[in-house]
Amino acid sequence: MKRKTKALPLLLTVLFVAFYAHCGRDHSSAGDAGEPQVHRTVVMSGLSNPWDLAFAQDEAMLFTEKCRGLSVRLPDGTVRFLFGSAGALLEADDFFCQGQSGMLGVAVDPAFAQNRFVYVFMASKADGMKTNRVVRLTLDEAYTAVFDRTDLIADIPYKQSLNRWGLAGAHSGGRLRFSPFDGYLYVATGDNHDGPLPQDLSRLGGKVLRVDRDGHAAPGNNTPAGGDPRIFTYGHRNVQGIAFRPGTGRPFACEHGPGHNDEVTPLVPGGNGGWDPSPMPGVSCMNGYCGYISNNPEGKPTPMTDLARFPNALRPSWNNHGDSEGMGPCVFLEGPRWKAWEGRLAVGFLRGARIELLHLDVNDMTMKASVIPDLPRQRMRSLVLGLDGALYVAIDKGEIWRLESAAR
Ligand SMILES: [Ca+2]
Repeated sequence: MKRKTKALPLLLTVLFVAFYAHCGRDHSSAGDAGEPQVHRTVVMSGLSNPWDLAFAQDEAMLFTEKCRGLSVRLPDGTVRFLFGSAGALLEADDFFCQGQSGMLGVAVDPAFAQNRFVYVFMASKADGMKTNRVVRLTLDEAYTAVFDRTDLIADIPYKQSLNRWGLAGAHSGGRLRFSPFDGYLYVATGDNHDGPLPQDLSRLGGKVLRVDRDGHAAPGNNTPAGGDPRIFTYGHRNVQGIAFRPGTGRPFACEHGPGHNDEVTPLVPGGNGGWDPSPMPGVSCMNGYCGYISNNPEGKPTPMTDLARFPNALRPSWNNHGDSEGMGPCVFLEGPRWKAWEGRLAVGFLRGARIELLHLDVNDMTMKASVIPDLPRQRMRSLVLGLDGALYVAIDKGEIWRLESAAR
């Protein structure tokens, strides 16, 4: 009996402490509900397949339309057609669009205020040869003239013709981003439905390239011996997004998968993403591309990261197991206005028609993913943080949105 009466106060104390600990958790999760409320405004509409956008330091917004070219929207709302098809301030006779290709990525030089350099990723048929190119342009102070076109990288492979797997121009990659950490330009490319391309270190498809503002290989790429020194990582399928993690500067690639999943991958210099759709000995795949059907005897799908064949391949941080939904752009949310979402990786989807937010651990692996709620279901083509801290989204059907966060 005595022991029981002594145990009762102890039990009550334990319950009391547990109760308040529980209340504390509730309270702090209400604080987490510092999850922002998102206000959406349509900044532009009526565009033709907007593909990417970038902000200059004066808040001018440069944007591409796949089959038209590069334009700018000035802070006062004035829009000028800068570069590309007929009617641009600088026309490009070699520019064309076909399938997934055309005028894709755009980036503004970190020293734009001084050098006025802007970069685009475009399909070109110069010299009778279809390629993807990274082209540098110079803009005047008032955005009324474009000059000094310089083709920095002219040998990014292009899918020349229709085959069993899709249209010409498929899997071109196309995103351009300067790292705010190292100042170099990262260029995302695709595998062109060309089986051997991603693991071929002499060609630039199925890669992430890292170059300086003149298109030369950046130091520290750690390209495997004999490889093209502009290659930063290889063994990719179709990289559509590049983002740099705040605090560490680690680059992340976001890429389209082949039907069974898309992938987000933290990159290291010289890394192999582990994608190899080339036919294995004794296996025949239509058009020499085994990216959709098996190239192994067990009949398993070709893995986005083949750890059996490439045990040191870059480990993905996240994949959407079981489906490929056209993972496209990605960007880290920065700034206290994003509240609980600050530091999360926003990943846009085309067919999936949503934006996922990935919550990463210190090792860059995804702990949990959630969706930005209450957005219209649209194909998300580009995600960029504005100078105002808002998230700008290019929508395939022709709009640019501004998503602003405010605490609930
Ligand atoms: Ca991979």
